[in-house]
Amino acid sequence: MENRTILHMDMDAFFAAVEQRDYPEYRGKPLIVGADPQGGKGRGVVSTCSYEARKFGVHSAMPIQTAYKLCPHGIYVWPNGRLYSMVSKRIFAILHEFTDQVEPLSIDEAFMDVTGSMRLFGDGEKIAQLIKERIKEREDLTASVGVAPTKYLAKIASDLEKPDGLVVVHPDKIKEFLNPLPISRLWGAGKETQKALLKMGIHTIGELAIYPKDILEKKLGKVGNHFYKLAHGIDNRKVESTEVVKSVSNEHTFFKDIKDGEKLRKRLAALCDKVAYRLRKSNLEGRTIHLKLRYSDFSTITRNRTIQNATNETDTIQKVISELFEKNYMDDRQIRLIGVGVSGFPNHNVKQLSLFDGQSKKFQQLDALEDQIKMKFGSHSIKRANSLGASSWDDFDE
Ligand code: TTP
Ligand code: MG
Repeated sequence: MENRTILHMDMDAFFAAVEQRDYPEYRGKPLIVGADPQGGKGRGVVSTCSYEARKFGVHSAMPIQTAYKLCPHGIYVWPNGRLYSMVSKRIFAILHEFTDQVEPLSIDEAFMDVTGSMRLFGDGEKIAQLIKERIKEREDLTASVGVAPTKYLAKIASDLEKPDGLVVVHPDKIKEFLNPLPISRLWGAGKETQKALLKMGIHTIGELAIYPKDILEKKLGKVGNHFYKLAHGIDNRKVESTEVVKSVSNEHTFFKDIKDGEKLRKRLAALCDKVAYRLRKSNLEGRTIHLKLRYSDFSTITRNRTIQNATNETDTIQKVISELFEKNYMDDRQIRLIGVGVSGFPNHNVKQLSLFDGQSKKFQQLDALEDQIKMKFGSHSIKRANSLGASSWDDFDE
């Protein structure tokens, strides 16, 4: 596998930190964000708490009554969800200033693949520093970041020196990093697995790594292989960015839900034709072809296939859609909506987006400029796809 540089960013005591930022009187104090403790009789749980409150043993998801027992003098506040989600959006916008490859995991946490951004911004550590600085400057909040060649390692790394941490795992120091860690750091190792490992005399990841794969499989079952891989730093999961894909799509909602396969096939063929025509009109060719099926209960599946060569040919799109359809269609379920989309346009297509033929030189320069702006400020900063009437696959809801 090629070398990747992956970052994991996680805000420190996120909800509590936002409260402490906005209310100076909460700073330096044990602050608990969550349900009202009502003098120890309250119901509900702790959302999160400041690091000052963690010293008393308070933590997320703890019943608020327990928190109150441990920390009766703490300051208790209700969560202000709308505020946190606004702050979260701005933080994610900062991450997008460095790459489009951002995979959000929760309101305050994300993976990023910065491999392609290093030429522009410096190595992973430098990018992590820049991210932390921008978050501090613009939001007056601290984040912890892990930098590593895999997601798993980056996630552990971001947690190791919280709060305000920055831990780098160099690709040639994976063993040194993993070996001393306790097995509680194994991703997916619940209480039972940990017990089983302790019984085998395994306390650290290094001790686990000594065992051959077949023995771990024998002792732990299916998950043996998973833990073997983790212990050796093997994790091939890619960062799955949720970046809205530029795509051309069309869909059809039936007046009455149907399960007649023939009618569905005909309608799909027509949709392929429409999408292909729009692609050709816009001089676009895409490699990824999507099928969407929504059933009468509104449950929806989307399936896609990426082909070797980008296309805008009706025939090719129909062929792929028909394969996807036959594989996923269940003739006993009523269908409410079907859709076809094409995305994955190679970069040279962007140049062809020009609406003004004969000015190609100027537009090549414009493309170059646009690419630069995207790299600097994130791909949300500039959009020309609208001029095509190309809708995004993700918003192609009813
Ligand atoms: P976390 O990142 O798990 O926690 P945190 O940011 O408060 O603290 P840490 O420094 O350890 O990262 O969760 C992010 C936010 O999500 C947290 O501030 C509040 C919310 N949350 C809940 O509401 N309930 C929960 O059980 C957890 C774990 C988090
Ligand atoms: Mg956090």
